[in-house]
Amino acid sequence: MKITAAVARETSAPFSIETLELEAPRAGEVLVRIVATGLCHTDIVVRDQVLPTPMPVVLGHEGAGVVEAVGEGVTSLAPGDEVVLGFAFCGHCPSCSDHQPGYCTEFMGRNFGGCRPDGSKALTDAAGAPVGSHYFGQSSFATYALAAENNVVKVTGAAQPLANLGPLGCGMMTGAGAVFNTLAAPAGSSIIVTGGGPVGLSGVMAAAARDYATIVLVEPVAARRELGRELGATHVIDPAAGDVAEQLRAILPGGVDRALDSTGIPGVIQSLVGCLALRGQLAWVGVPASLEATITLPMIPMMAQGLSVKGVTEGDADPAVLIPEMIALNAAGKFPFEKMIRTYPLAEINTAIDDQHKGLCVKAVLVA
Ligand code: CXF
Ligand code: ZN
Repeated sequence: MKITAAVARETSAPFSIETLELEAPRAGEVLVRIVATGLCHTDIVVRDQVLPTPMPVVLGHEGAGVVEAVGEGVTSLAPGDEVVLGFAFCGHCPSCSDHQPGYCTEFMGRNFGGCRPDGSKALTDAAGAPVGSHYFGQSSFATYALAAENNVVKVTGAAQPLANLGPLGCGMMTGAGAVFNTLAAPAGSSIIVTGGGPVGLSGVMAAAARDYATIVLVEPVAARRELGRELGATHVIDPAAGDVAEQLRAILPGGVDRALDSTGIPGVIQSLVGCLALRGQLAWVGVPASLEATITLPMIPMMAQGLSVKGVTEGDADPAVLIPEMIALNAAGKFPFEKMIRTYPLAEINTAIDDQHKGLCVKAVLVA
């Protein structure tokens, strides 16, 4: 079938809107009419080839839409189902069997390979040349996408419009999952979150939903600090106003129980170590600007204080569990993620990227 898609053809260049040919779903696949797709920082990192998915390719990995057709053997979904598309995983390796698909042994190939696990591509361009598909098991910067049965989560009946739900499949799951699954502190705890983008703010909302007593957001943009307060931050820090650890200890002299970094900036992550209370835990979810990015940790203080530091993919989450949980929290007024969203037509993807860089929007969602 003919579809419209935003194609990444050259490193760091604008996406081009093209008509492509998409194959019919194969066995185990689902054809989804995409209603909208969130724009995630990882899409930009791949467009810039820091993570080298072969080009040309259709990116997009926060799709939401309606099942149009199912391939042979698909039993859990039917045409008409409303769905959110998550990341791809094999479903049978040790991590997948342990409900930790973010650490699937085939994660990199299935999500960044730009093809099916067997190497085939489902898209061709107007000249008949192949175009990469199945990025994150979906390639959803498009009007239609093919996904596998296991990376599609049914959301029929959600109170939010379907167009708002796509970012639950990555960015929001990453921030919320890091708080719910990784850091998992009891009610009354304290947390510092660095970065007030969609991932960090999802962490703020998750901490508020779990009744943390002190939620400190560190963010240089005033409007984002303000939104952070609206979403549950009890305190905000402007990193330009002075040393972050000093500002944190003015709020919490004994240090903070948990720290979540969504910036991926090595110096920011290191500064969080100095914010932690005894037995404090730090997790980072932000993708750094370079594959070689490194942090340095102070060994003796970390031993003496019993500190933990952990890198996290996709919020240590099982999408089939966390996506419905976020929808239920939202319906109960406890995870108001729609406040972060600004929609753009898919054809205006390059404007949406510019706006996100300039801080003019928090979460851009592209309506197909
Ligand atoms: C990515 C981040 C980099 C590691 C793989 C998963 N998450 C999606 O944006
Ligand atoms: Zn993402």
